[in-house]
Amino acid sequence: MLYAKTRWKVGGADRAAVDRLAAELKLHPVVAGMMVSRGMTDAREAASFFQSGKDRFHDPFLLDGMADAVARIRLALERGEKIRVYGDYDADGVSSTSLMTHLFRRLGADFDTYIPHRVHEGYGLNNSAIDLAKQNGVSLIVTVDTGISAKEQVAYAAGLGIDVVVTDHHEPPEELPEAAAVVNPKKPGCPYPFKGLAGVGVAFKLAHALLGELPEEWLELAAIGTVADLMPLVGENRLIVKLGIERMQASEYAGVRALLDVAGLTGKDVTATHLAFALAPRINASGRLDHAEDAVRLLTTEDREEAERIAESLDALNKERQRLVEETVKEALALVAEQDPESRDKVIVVAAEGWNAGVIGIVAAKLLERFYRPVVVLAIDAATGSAKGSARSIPGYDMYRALTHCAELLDHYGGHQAAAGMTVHRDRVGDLRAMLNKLADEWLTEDDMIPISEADAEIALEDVTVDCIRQIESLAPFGMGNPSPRFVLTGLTVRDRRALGREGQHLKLTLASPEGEANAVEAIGFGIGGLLETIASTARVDVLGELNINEWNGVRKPQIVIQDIRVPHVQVYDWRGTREPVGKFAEVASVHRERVSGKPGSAAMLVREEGYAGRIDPDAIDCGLWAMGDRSLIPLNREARETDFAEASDLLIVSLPDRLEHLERALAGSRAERVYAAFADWNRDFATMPPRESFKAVYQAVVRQGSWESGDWFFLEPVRRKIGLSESLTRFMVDVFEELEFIRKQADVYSVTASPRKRDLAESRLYRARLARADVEQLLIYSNARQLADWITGRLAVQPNRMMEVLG
Ligand SMILES: [Mn+2]
Repeated sequence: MLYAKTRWKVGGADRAAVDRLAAELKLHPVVAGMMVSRGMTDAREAASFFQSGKDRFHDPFLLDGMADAVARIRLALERGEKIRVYGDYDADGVSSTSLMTHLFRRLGADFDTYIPHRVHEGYGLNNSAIDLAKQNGVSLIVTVDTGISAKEQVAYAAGLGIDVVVTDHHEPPEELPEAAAVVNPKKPGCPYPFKGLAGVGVAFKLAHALLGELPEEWLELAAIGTVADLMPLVGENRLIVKLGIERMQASEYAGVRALLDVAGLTGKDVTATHLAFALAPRINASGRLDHAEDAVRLLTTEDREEAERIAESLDALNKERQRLVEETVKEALALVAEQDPESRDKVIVVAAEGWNAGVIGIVAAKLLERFYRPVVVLAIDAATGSAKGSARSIPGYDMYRALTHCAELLDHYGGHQAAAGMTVHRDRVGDLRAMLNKLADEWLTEDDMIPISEADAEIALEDVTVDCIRQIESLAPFGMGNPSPRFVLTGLTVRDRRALGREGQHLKLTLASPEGEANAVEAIGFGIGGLLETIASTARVDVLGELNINEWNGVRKPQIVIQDIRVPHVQVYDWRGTREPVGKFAEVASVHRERVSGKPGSAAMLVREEGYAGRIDPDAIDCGLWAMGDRSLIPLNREARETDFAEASDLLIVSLPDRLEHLERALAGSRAERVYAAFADWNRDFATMPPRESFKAVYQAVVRQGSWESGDWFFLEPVRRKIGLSESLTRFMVDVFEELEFIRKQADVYSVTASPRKRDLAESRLYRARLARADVEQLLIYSNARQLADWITGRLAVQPNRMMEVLG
C-alpha cells in the first residue's frame, strides 16, 4: 500500500456520446471522452472548439447598450470633447485601459487615462476623481472593468455636466447607473451570447464596434487581462487567449516583449500559464505596491528603451512583492505554530501589525496550499486597531456564509465561497477565530480536509501516444474553466525506477501494462523523489497526471507527469541483501505515515528467537520488536508489550525464521499493509545439508580419535579440509552424533560409544530441523521477488480496505 496524497475524482462520460463524437469528428476516443466530460456532447459545438478563425467572434452590437456607447463616443470625437478613460489597478483594468489608449490614439481622440490608487482611493469611480475630471475639462468618462455599481458617482458626474459610458463585466447590482450607455454582458436582458468576458474583453468589443472591424492587433492585451482576471477559457475568451498568445510569440508591443524578456520567456512558446504566473503578477505588482499608471505606460509605449526600463522596474517591484509575501508567510507560519501547536484548528486565523494589506490574499492562498484548510489573514492597523482581512477556503466550507454567521463581529465583509474579504476590530479577532472554527466543526468532514485531484478520465497505457497527446494539446489554451487535461492510469507495473536531480528530489518511473511487453512509458514526478523506496519492484501502481511530449535529441516520446500516485494493494518489499534494514525501515515507514493524514500507522519488527542478539538493541528502537517463538510471538521490548502486533501497518522481517510455520503464524496474525522482507541474518551455512559421505568421513575420524576434550577439535581439521566443510557444519555433525548417542560427553570429555545402536540420521531432531530450514531457505531466499511477495501476501490476515476508506 502507498496512499495517495489527495482524493481522486475521475470524470465520467457517456460511452455512446463519446463514440458518436469520436466518429463524427475523427477524434481519438480519449479526446472525445474529455470533451464529453467537459459538457461538449454536441458535435457542432465540439467542432467549434477546434476552429479558431476570426469569424468566430460575436457581433459586438449584440451587447445591449453598445449602439448608445458608440454613438456617444462618436459625438465626443466629432465635437473634440475631452475624454477620460477610467480604469482599475489590477491586470484586467490595466490591460483594458491600455487597449482603450491604443483605440483612442487611432481615432485621434483628445483623451487621457485615470486609474485610482489602490490604497488612497480604492476600487471604482469616486467623487474626488470626478471633481478632478471636471477641473481638467473632461466632459466624457469611459469606464473599463468598473462602473456597474457606481450609480451615485455617475449621477454626481451628470450633476457636473460629465457624461459617463460604463463598460464593465462585474455582476450588476439591482439598480444600474443612469449613464449615457451601460455595456455589460451580464446586464439583465442583454442578448449577448457569451457572458464570461473580462473587463478587457468588453473593451475589446467596444473597439470592434467603434472601428467596424475586428482589432486583431489588440488581442494580446485582451488575452493578458482575460487570463489575469481568472475568466473561464471557453467560448470567446478561449478564442481571445488562443489568438492573443499566438501573436505574442512575435509581439508587436515593446512592452509585451520587454515583459517576456524579464520573465525569461523570450524564444519560448508562450502559454496561458505564462500569462497567469509570469506576466500578470508583474503587471499587478505595479498596482499593489506603487501606482498602476506605470503598467499602462508599459503596455502603450512604442519606445523600446522606456519599455525595458518599466519592465525592469515592475520586475523589481514583483520581486519586492514576492519577498514581502515570503516574509509574511514566514511570520504567519510562526504565529500558527505558536497559537495552535497541535494544529487542531480547522480554520486558520492569523493577525498581526505591520503586514501589507496588498499581499494578505496571496499569503492566505499560500497557507491554504500548505495546510489545506480555510485561512483568514488579517493586517492590523496599529493606529486604529482595525484589521483588514483576506480569506481563502476549500470546498465544503463556504467562507461567505461563514462570515455571514459572524456578521455581528465584523465591520464589513464580502466575497464568495472560496475567497472573501473583511474588516474587523483587533479585539474581536479571537472571537472570530472561535466562531469560524465552531462552524468548521459542524460543516467539515474528515474527508473534506483531504485535497481533491480531478481527472478527466481513466485511460489505458496504450492511449498514451504522441498522436493522442497532440490531439489533446489542440484543446489548449488551458487554464480557468478549461483545465489542463489529467488522467488516471491504473494497475501499471514498474519496469524501472530511479531518483533524479541533484538531491534525488524527482522520481522517474518506467511504467508498463502487465500484459504487454511493448509500450512502456516514462513517468516523471517532480519533487516526489522521496517516494523511491516506497514503491516495491512488484508494485502495481496507479498514477494521476498530465500527458506531454518529451523531446530529447530530436526523439519525441510521450511522458506522464505524475501529480499523485498510489499503490492500492499490500506491498512486499524485497529487501534481501539490504544493509542496515533497521535504519532504512524507520525512514521508509515514516514516509508512508506522512501520506495518511490523521491515520497514523505503527511499525513492528520480527526476529528469530535466537540469534538476533547483537544486531538490535530492543530498547533503542521506537517500534515493537517480537521474536518468532516455537509456540507464539514473544514481545521483546516495552513497545511490543504495549501495542497490538496485528495493528502494525509496517512490518519488517529482520531474520530468517527457523521454520516456515513460525513466520506463517506471525503473518496470519498481522494486518500489515507493507511487509519488508530483509532476512538479514541469513548466511550460506544456514541450511546446507552435508551429504551422507561427509557424515561417514567425519564419523570415521571421530572413531579413530576415540575420545577428546571439549574444545579440542584439532583432530577434525584434516578431514574438514579434505571434504571442504565449514567448521560450524562439522560441529553440527558432531552434535548429531551426540544426539544419536554415537558419542557421549561426560565432564567435558567426549568419547565414542563402543557398540552404538544402529539409527538413521533422520531420527535426529537437529538433522530434521536443518532439513526444515532448507525449505525455509528455498522459499524465502532462493525465490524471486514476485514469488516471495505472493507467498507473504497470501499468508497475511484478511485486512480491512483502508484504501477505500481514504478514497471514499
Ligand atoms: Mn476585471
